[in-house]
Amino acid sequence: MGFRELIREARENKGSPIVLALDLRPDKPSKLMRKASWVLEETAPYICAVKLNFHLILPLGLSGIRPILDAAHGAGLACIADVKLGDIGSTNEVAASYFFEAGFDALTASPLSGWEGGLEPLFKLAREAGKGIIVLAYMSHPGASETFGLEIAGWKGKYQRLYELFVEKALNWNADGLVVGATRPDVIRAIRERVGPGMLIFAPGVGFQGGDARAALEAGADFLIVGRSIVLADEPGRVAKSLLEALK
Ligand code: NUP
Repeated sequence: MGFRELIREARENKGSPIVLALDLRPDKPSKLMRKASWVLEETAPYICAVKLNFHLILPLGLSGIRPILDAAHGAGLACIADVKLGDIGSTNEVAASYFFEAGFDALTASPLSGWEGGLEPLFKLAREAGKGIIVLAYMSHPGASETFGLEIAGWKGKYQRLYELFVEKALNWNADGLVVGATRPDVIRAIRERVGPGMLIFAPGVGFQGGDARAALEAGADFLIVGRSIVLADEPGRVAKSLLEALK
């Protein structure tokens, strides 16, 4: 089963579009491990996937996070490495092989390095391994407008936004999904219109960054990426549950 089917099935089974960003504040590895396991256990019934970032990958290492990925898979969750790969192809390929071997089902990539000698080897590896690639289309933070929102001269002198070019590339590359900030529902809507139902849209920025969960879903996002508002709460399970209930 490919990544798209895997995460869609997890969303169906769990009845939740929430991808938990397990972003813990810096601490000793043993404490991080305990806290990560506890947050995961508390929230697992209300989420469909877990996304790990440098917050855990750096202090725990790839072998250290293995029990977290195993627990997540055991709870029926998909696992995403949010590492935004964007180097030359040979480096992307080596990095991705470690992440995939560690047990991740998909990883995020930046479109900036382009195809030839950039993302091509990464996509090839992912296809062979049955893993997913999620491309940044328009990030959630304010400064993303300085780059992703740039007006550029496209083909035949027709102006377009840089993110529109990234979306065209991601379609050509047969990416599994796009990251589009929940903070920009109008952009989500425009991208959904362009890509149709086949491409997954992941929307981070709900809560702490000011994005509205319902607006993002109504605009066409398939998944909400939520981190600090759940993970840093005293009762993460209760917060995840009430967010999910508010969506229904
Ligand atoms: O555009 C993006 N915005 C964003 O916040 C792309 C991302 N991958 N993220 C990630 O989503 C970010 O690195 C963090 O892990 C998560 C959002 O967390 P929070 O703002 O809900 O705490």
